[in-house]
Amino acid sequence: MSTIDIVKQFKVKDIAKVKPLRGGLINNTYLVYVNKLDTPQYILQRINNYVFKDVQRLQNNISKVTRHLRKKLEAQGETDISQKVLTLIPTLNGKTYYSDGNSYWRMMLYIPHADQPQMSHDLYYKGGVAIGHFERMLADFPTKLKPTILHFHDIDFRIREMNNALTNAIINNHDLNGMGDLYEDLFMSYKYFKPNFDRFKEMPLRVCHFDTKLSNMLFDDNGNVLCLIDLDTVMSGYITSDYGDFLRTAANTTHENDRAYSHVNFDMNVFKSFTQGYLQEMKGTLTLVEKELLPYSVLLFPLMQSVRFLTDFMNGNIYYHVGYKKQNLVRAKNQYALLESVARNWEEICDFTYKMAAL
Ligand code: GN1
Ligand code: MG
Repeated sequence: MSTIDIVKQFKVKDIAKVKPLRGGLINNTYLVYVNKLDTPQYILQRINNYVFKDVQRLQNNISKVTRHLRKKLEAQGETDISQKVLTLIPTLNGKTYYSDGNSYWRMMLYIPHADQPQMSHDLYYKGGVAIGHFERMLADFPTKLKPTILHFHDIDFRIREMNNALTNAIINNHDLNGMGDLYEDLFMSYKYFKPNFDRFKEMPLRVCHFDTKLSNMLFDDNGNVLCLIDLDTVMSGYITSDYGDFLRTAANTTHENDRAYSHVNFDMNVFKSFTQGYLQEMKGTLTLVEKELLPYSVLLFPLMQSVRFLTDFMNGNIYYHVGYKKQNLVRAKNQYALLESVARNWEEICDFTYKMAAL
């Protein structure tokens, strides 16, 4: 089926064209144009069914969460609600997704937005506010949301996966050249921090985003955040996931594909601006143990992402899209360098967080 034919399965009229949009390691995204308008009106997405095994559950979560957010925004007297929360477009049969027999598809309203503003303290501060605000609006979400990816941010599970990948790679004679000591380093780091990571289960479960990064935020012309997008991973979990994963990408002084590992550093100014914004929103909501464990998530995410990239490298790149064979190994080393930089800044990270959280 062509993408135009797929779009015709949804309640939309006068479709003119469908154009692929690049970016994202997981789903395929398209812009949908109607009539003669030159701005897109809808987004079409093919949901990666290898990553998201239960599409029904995923779409259910998104639809419940966006409904809750919409009600909150209405109660706050917000205008332009369709710009501040995602709107799912139903299929002709009133479902939240369409299956063509091979793939699963969904459509949403396109939210007109400006480009991401220049990097600045203000930008990271606003990013922190946006994530805090999202979590705060969902703090009274009435039910527990089931996971869309099992064990998604479970470091014990990710380590087991890494160990299995190594065993299989050896049995199947995969080319593991270039790994150096990375596997051992990751395993030792995990062992060292494990007592702290084990404490995460003391935190309450809350509805979280689970893929917090600037590229999952839409901005208006004044550089303010309109809304968070990419809600595939929205589920119940620990707030440390949203806080720690944002810093993993935002505070890296380079991008995760950079093979010049000496360029990787944890930017303390980004960290401070983001933490200030986040805690401004969430300080009154977080429990003591959540505040106490926030800094450990700053360590956890580079470590876990390095483990995940290395696992995929050893598995022969079955999860993350790659442009060349060793790209996942490069990403894994990049994230390990970030972990080392976080560790160098550890005391200041704790001091600042605890001061801002008024602990
Ligand atoms: C994936 O595709 P993207 O960039 O939204 C991954 C995240 C990783 C990230 C690493 C569902 O997210 O967990 O942190 O790549 N998402 C999933 O770049 O596995
Ligand atoms: Mg994502």
